[in-house]
Amino acid sequence: MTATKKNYGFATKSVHAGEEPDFRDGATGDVVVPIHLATTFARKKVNEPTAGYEYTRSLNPTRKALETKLAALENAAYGLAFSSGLAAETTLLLSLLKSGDHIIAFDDLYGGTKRLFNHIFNEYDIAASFVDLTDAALLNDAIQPNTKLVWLESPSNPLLKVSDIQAIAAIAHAHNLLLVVDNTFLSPYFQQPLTLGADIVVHSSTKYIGGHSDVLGGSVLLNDETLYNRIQYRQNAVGAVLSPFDSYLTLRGIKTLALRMERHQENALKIAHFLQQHPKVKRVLYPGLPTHPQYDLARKQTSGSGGVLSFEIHGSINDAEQFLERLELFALAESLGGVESLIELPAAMTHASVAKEVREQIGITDTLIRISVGVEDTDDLIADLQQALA
Ligand code: P1T
Repeated sequence: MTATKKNYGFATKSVHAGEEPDFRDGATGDVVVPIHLATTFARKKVNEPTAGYEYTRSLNPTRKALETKLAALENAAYGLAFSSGLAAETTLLLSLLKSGDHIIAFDDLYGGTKRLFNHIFNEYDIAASFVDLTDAALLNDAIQPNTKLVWLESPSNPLLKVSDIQAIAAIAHAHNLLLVVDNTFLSPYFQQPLTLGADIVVHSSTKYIGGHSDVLGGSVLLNDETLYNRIQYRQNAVGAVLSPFDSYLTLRGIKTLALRMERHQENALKIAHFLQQHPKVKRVLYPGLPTHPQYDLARKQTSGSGGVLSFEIHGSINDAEQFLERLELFALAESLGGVESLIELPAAMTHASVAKEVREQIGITDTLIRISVGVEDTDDLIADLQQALA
């Protein structure tokens, strides 16, 4: 039995799944999957592609190794890798929806995902309603005869709101709706939504999965074979696939996912405690703090709280900008999930594409700051925050 199929633990699968050495005649037994750069694969007979490979957009051995590893980590039967998180989302939506359909989405989502719903799919007569699904019962009220899909992030970007995946899956399935969970913030190391009842998981693998801020990517993981075939057909037909080199970088990043997530979380909790007692800080949002409104739910459905936290400072947007520009170690940058600490102002950066009224209504104020805590020495990170807040 291969490492991919065996019931190994998470860290073992991170290293080995999808990457068993090849011992076939003439193969070299590489312990790392080679980067197969060929865009096309020669065959000896017209109707017999070599080992199933024809053209890299359709199937590539390095990408396939990554898809296999990702599926193993999310406890999924199938995985597909795309050129970005948004490419994964777009291909998935094109596979599941047609004109006239309706999506119920969580009210707090990455700004780019909202933009995709509101400004791209909306033009094809696919509407989205945004609902605060931290109250699962609100899903019932939002369902329309043409609703097909429920889409959520838990914890959400940037407010770190946690939704009850099991309860939402039960309501969704009672109405024949599919539940998609964007698991980018926790990675499969801390949360496995398919095990909690979700139908499909999506990732921006640009974040924790890649882990080093040097590779853009997205993925879709699921168990249903018919749906997988539909999505795979569109992965090839639309063509937003992950390149062989980017697949390799992502495979390389995943091998330390368990180690990194532990350290991200340890640092994030210490920083959350530091910020919580600071007089210039109004509130701290982190699911690992007992003050978080869904702390008990987070303990129940996840095995950890990850490395992203948000906090609000007293004062104006100018005070927030001054604080951010004074930091020396934190990079003032969008994105998250890399080994280096990043900090940003969602209202002006990652969520600038969300209308100001909507931002204010859901709590993305002008002084809300989001941190992606890296794996540096915590004392250095806290000292930097301390001097910039002072
Ligand atoms: O950037 P891309 O790989 O296309 O992934 C989009 C995406 C999807 N889902 C979530 C939860 C995300 O956070 C993102 C990207 N987010 C940022 C760039 C950010 O700074 O929040």
